Parts: sequence; structure tokens; C-alpha cells
Amino acid sequence: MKLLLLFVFVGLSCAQYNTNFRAGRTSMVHLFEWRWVDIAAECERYLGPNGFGGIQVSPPNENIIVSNPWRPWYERYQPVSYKLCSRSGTEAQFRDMVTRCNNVGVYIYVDAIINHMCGSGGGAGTHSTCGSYFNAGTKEFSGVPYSSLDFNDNKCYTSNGEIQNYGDVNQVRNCRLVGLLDLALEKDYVRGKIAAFLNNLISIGVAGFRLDAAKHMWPGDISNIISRLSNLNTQWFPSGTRPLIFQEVIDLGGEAISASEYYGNGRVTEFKYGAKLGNVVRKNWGEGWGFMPSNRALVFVDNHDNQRGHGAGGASILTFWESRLYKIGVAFMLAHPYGVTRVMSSYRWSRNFVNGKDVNDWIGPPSNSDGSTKNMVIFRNTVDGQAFTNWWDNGGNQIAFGRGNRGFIVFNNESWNMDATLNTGLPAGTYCDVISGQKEGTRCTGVQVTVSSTGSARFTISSSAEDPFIAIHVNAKL
Ligand code: QV4
Ligand code: CA
Repeated sequence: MKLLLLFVFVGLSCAQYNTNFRAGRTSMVHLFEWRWVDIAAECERYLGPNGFGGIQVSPPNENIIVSNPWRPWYERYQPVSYKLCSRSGTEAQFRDMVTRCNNVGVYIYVDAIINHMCGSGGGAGTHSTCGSYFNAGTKEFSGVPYSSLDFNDNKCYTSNGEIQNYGDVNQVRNCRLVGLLDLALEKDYVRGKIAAFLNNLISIGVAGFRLDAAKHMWPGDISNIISRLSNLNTQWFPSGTRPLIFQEVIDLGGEAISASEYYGNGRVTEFKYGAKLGNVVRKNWGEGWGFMPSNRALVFVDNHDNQRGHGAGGASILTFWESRLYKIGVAFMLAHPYGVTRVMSSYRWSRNFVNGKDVNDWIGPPSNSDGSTKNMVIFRNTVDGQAFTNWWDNGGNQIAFGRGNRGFIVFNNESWNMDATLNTGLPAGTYCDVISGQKEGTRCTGVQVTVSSTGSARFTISSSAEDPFIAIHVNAKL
């Protein structure tokens, strides 16, 4: 009996940290600014068959229409109500996407903007994606509804109502982040409206949430809102399943608020990961990593902010603009056991640097996808739970490591060709490299690697290869 109770508690306490991915799946992809109809098709055609566990989608709820004169991507971070219409599509399209993706085992994680509504300079009218009336000046949002009583200005003591000093916890949480009208999350009414919004998404079949701007919310307020959330929809999830929560807290050290304050609520975005990994791939080796515990972290090489100079990370962040290094970074992340992994699918825009800053960082979709990582997602699924083993390096920028006896990956990030015989830990046989090709039936469309009876194999990688790495795993054994 005691044992049974213990299990129940352990189960409950881990709940909001679980991705709820279908068995054998390990990674999500961020489909930034994708439309719901395209995502539904992508689930059936590509993401389901290629072993993706889930998708982070752009905010689905009503937002302000910003004319700049063209509409920027970031208008979606300025809510006007919790109705489900946006540039990605209608509520009907959203429901259809969730159903079709869930049916092929690819679950939907919503980017939830609950710290604030639109910017204080947003004006008044119905320039919003579902046409709801709002007035940013009087803080009236009729689509919810919220009134001026539901905002925080009475608790913010800076001269202009804005966050001015990230060293002051009260400012960071009670004042306006870049002018965005800050919700009073201690109010029962506001908590209720937000919980109803998230519960509506859960009832549609959504599996969890990214909580935007979590640093700007008190951990206790978030905890209260989470306690109001329903279990996931039993059409797809076992009864009693809790939504995954991952909170956006940028903690690179040196601020008053630390990521660990949020561990009790769920996972936290680990921004150090992309920054340090970028340094590693750029050959700035040897820094201490100092990450949060693996079972509290959600990790990524880049995100929608820092791939265009917003948010955290700075110059070391790898993005698709440097495709060769980027692919090394994404492959390394997916091969390494740490954290829950999220890959990025965004769109290209034309950059225009003025005094070192891209003045086109606001440009919105439409998009072209770039997806060079499908086989590495299958690699991660195949080696899930296996130890980090058989590390090798040449003392420089040729490295290799294994995952138990299920997978092995080798990188040549030197300016000379690599030719090395390494201990892979894999069973003897011929394996198909899943980077240069893949196993199709009984043949291999890429490079073949022969593992001897002692587990060793010879790897040759040209320094001029666009993809200077080789990955083999037991499900790609010929
Ligand atoms: C402007 C002025 C302000 C002024 C305000 C007055 O710059 O000084 O106070 O008007 O109204 C946009 C504009 C910004 C504008 C603001 C309000 O860029 O210039 O302020 O709107 O009109 C995204 C973008 C922001 C954008 C915001 C809302 O990155 O540029 O602001 O959407 O559209 C910190 C936080 C972290 C945050 C990160 C970027 O701790 O939480 O900064 N990351 C998340 C999201 C991010 C999003 C937000 C938070 C806000 O990942 O995409 O910001 O929801 O590190
Ligand atoms: Ca706040």
C-alpha cells in the first residue's frame, strides 16, 4: 500500500515535465509562423513517418494587427483576446490540424502569451485578427473581456511603467515588458480567463504549453494557473495525463531572477545550451557548461527570437544562415542525451545590416521550410535512454561519441580530411550513414560503414563536405 502511494506521488510530481510524446519519440520541432492547414499536411506526410514527437506552434489566439507598413511576425506576441483566429488560420483549421496531427502521433504544443496583452501604443479599434474591439489606451479588451482593473500598473513603480532594471524582481514581474500591457495574474478573474483559454486548447487535443515571458510572471501565479488546468483529452492520451509545461525564462546568469525558481512549475527553456553549443561548434572549446538538470530542461540550437537578434544568446548562436555549422549543431544536439530537444523550422528573410544590427528583423512570413534533420530525429528516438559512451576526439575538432550499443556519431570540424578507426560500441555489421543517405529496404543510399566484431569501424570524412559528419544506428543496419 505504502509502495503504491509512493508511486502515485512520484507519478503526479513528474507530470508537467513529461512531453507525453508517443512511445519511441523524443523531439519536437518549432513550426514558426506556419499555417494550420500546412502543419496538418506536414504531420501526415513527413513528421509522423519521420518520428517527430511534437510541434511548437505559433500563438493561435487573436492578436493586434500591426502595420509597419507590413505586418511583422511579432504582432502575434500582442494578444487581443483568446479567440482562436490568427494569420495561421481559423479555429476550424486549428481543430482539424490538432486532430490530424494527434492521429499520426505528432502532438501540438501551444505558445501561450499570458503575461500581457498588446502594447500600450496599440491604439483603439478592431484592427485585430478576429475583429474584436479593444482600446490599448483605456486597457479595454472586449473579446475577453478585460478592463483596466485587470492590469498591473498600480504595482509598478518605475517612472514610465516599463521594466528599467532587470536586477529588480518587482519591476521585471509587475512592470511592462517593452510597453506590453501587463496582466494582474494574482487576480482570480484573470487567472480564470487564462485557465479557460488553456483548457479550451486542451479540450481540442493540445498536449502542452510554452509559457511566453515566464520570467515576467511570479512563479506562484503560474503555479495557480497550472493547478486549474484539465487533464489531456482522453481521445488521444491516457486518463490523468497532465499537460507539458515549458517556461520561457532566459537565464544566462547575472540577473536577479533565476531559472530554478520555475522548476516547480515545469520545464524551462535552457538558453545557455544554444549559446555554449554555438561556441563549441565555432571551436571556442573548453568553457564550463553549467546547465540546469537534464530532466528540467528544454533545449534548442536557436529560437525565433535569437535567430534574428531578439532575446538571448548573442553572436555565438548558430542559425540556418550558416548552414554547415548549423547542421553540425543540430546533429550534435539530437545525438547528445541532454534535455528535451526542439529543432527549428522558420523562414528566410532578406537581412539588412545597419551599424551591425539587422533592421529587417521584424519581417513576417510566408515561409519556406528547411528541414535537414529528419534522420537525426530518428537517431535520437533509436538511442533514447542509452548512455553517452565511447567519447573520442583528436585533441581538436574531430569528435565522436556513442549512445550505448545503439548509435554512434562522428564529426570532422577541422580544415583537413579525417581518417580514423574508432570504437563504436555497436554490434558487428554494415551500417548505413543516415546523414549522406538512408536505409531503404535492404540498400543504403549513402555512405556505408562496416563495424568489426570488436565494435571498431573506419571513418573517412572530407573537410570540404557540406555535412561533415556521419551517424549510424542499429535501425539503419543493413
Ligand atoms: C515599443 C518600444 C518600447 C516602448 C513601447 C511602447 O520599443 O520601448 O515601451 O513601444 O508601446 C514589439 C516591438 C517593440 C515595441 C513593442 C510594443 O519590437 O519595439 O515596443 O512591440 O509595441 C516579441 C519581440 C518584441 C516585440 C514583442 C511584442 O521580440 O520585439 O515588441 O514580441 O510584439 C526578454 C524577455 C523574454 C522575451 C525576449 C524577447 O524576458 O520574455 O525579451 N521573449 C518572449 C518572446 C518574444 C516576444 C515576447 C517575449 C513578448 O519569445 O518573441 O517579444 O511576448 O528577454
Ligand atoms: Ca508581468
